[in-house]
Amino acid sequence: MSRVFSGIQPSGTLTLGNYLGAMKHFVELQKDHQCFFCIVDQHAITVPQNKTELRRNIRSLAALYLATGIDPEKSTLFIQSEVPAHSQLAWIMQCVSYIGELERMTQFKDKSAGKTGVSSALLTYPPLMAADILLYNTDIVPVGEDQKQHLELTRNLAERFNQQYNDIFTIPEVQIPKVGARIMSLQEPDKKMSKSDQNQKAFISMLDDEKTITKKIKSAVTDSENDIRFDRGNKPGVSNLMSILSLTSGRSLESIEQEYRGKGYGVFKEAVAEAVVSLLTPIRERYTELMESEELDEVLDQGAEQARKASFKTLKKAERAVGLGRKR
Ligand code: ATP
Ligand code: LTN
Repeated sequence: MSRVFSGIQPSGTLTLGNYLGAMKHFVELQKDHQCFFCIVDQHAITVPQNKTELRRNIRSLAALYLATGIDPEKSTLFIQSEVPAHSQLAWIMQCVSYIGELERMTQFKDKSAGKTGVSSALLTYPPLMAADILLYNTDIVPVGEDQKQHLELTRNLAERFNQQYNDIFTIPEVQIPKVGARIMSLQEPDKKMSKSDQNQKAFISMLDDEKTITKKIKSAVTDSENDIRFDRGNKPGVSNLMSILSLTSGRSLESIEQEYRGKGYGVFKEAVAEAVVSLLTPIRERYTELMESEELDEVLDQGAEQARKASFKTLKKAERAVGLGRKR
């Protein structure tokens, strides 16, 4: 059975973009793959975090994974910092990374631009991400469009290591959804929807209630025409809402175009809001139950144990290949 690995940062409440671009696919993949899903808290601290909030976000993300349908009987769900092999292999991966290639990463450029006191870990974030993936002999990494560059670097680093030392890493394939890989901001539809956006109206949080979701969608930026047509270049706002409706209702873009032709943005936005509300309401209800239960800690304890076992072997092989320690 092929192996899947993916991670999400506990850097705030997940958005509809995280769900449609990543999580939704995790749930499908666990049916016929061996899956590892990680709460990458060590990645989150590459930018300043408040300790109380971070702890809350870690639990909340774990509950969301389960509420959306990650089944601990099928998948391993765990917290990165509870599995030491991640940071241990990350050090080795840093040693095979070049500063120049790390400086070219768009995420590094975006997150460091105009800032003083940028942590060096923001630069060395990709070798940690490579370690996450490579430890589990991963074949497939499902992510949104924005992570494509990091995945290419992961493949390069793995190939470089295999060539320089020993052929021990599986070279992972990236899997990016055809629709929904980049859900855009509701306020600036040329920017991706991001959970760390200062403007609350720009994103739909997975825990927003019905009233909030409806309000945010109704105030989403569209354009001065009134026709519902998929055209990312000229109508980014409407196209984004159409993708959201298509992914949340399972209908094709063509059938949406046909149904709402001539009906105006008001009616169309109501339909989008309704579809998002019916997707998120059961998830939110299950989430609330989980946050109050002991199940969450049991799942995370068991996940950490499984991940520690699975990752240890690869770490030891890598250390041996490099010549660390005493064992040959
Ligand atoms: P931040 O917005 O705080 O920088 P993020 O949401 O980009 O964080 P993660 O939470 O780690 O970062 O992302 C988890 C997954 O969600 C990744 O696979 C990422 O590609 C995907 N993702 C993030 N934003 C979107 C989006 N707007 N559309 C589709 N997929 C997304
Ligand atoms: N860099 C990713 C989060 C991430 C990840 C991973 C994704 C960390 N490690 C391993 C897939 C596989 C992000 O910012 N979205």
